[in-house]
Amino acid sequence: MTIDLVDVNITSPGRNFVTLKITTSDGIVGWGDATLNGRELAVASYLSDHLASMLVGRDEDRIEDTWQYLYRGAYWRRGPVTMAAIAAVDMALWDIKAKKAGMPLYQLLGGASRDGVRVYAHASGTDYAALANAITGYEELGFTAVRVQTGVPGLGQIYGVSSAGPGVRYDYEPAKRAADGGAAERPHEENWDTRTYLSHMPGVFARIREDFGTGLRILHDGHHRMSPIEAARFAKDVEPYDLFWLEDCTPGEDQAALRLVRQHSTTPLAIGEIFNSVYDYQTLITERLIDYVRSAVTHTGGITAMKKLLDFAAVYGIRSGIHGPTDISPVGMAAALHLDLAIHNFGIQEYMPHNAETLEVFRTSFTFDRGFLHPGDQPGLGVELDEEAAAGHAYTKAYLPVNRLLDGTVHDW
Ligand code: KDG
Ligand code: MG
Repeated sequence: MTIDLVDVNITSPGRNFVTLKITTSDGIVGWGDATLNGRELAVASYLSDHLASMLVGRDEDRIEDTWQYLYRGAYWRRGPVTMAAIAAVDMALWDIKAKKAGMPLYQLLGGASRDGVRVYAHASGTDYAALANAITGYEELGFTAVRVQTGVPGLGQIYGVSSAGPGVRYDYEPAKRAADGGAAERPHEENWDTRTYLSHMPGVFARIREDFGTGLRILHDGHHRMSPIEAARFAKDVEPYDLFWLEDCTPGEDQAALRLVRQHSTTPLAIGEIFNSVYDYQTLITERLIDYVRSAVTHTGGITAMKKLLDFAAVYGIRSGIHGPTDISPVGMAAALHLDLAIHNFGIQEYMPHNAETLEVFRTSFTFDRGFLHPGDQPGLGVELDEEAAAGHAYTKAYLPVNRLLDGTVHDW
């Protein structure tokens, strides 16, 4: 059989998603996530204006060949737009193959290596009381791992911190529409000061350990804002609080920066959500500069590429920590969960649950039970887009913030 139809769906049930639909000549439908937060239409155009016509008539079973055809055939390699587009095609073809086999995708990837996928939640608060309240809420739901982000005195809204107040858990969404809910014409801006952050944060981890004990897995995201030597100091300072990982402590382009952090600290390191290829990790993996691979299946060329990346990491004792924020659609999340369940070197999975509107548009079959997710046993990825429901949510331009130092200099966000 062959690929008959290629459609790109753009919907915005509270936030924007780009989803690829591939239909085979015998009517089997596969779904792929192509969402690139704040740059959605570029990927949608890459798919509909460039890849769609190349895909029609191809044998849907030739997944590796199609991947290479799109990757090498472009001549221009890598980059988030290209790799998100290829990822969507790849996911959709794996969805089709697993549906044809009548199996959940994880069975085609080698079967389950574990009973469920340990996930971490996002706990945040503008101050310690709000953060502690959020952590307590997650513990009550059965989570054994939480990422903690908190306000830094004097800085206002910063990355990863919900301003909605205690009791609200699943609400941090950094890509913002305009204040009236319409299209944003430009990013909003936030402020940053690394010195204040470096002196504030270790005390927060100390209080969490005091209040929540040693069992809780604590993760933290530096979101690329520290210089190599600042990150080295921070990673060393927080050693007594036994972080599960420190994520993205330095800017993503500079793999060698993590050599300096490693020289000074045993805090486990994770990086990769803005990477899009195994080549972004070559130094990091071969020199064992990281402990966890943070790529998203959606931004790294799909299941085919992610499986190879994680197998490469496994040789060096490095584990997975697949990116799973709300800007990864439920289709991309399902792809991650099938991989998580199947691979041997699984570490942890990020889980920011989607809002109710999103879950009316994407019908999922994954299940959450006391801190663990399971992708479910429906054939394929186990997620279907309800196109009628999706049509009720028009695309609304939204942007991630731009960050500035207190003197106005643009900084990493
Ligand atoms: O779109 C940007 C988000 O995906 C990113 O800010 C989330 O850092 C993130 C994380 O660790 O989930
Ligand atoms: Mg992150």
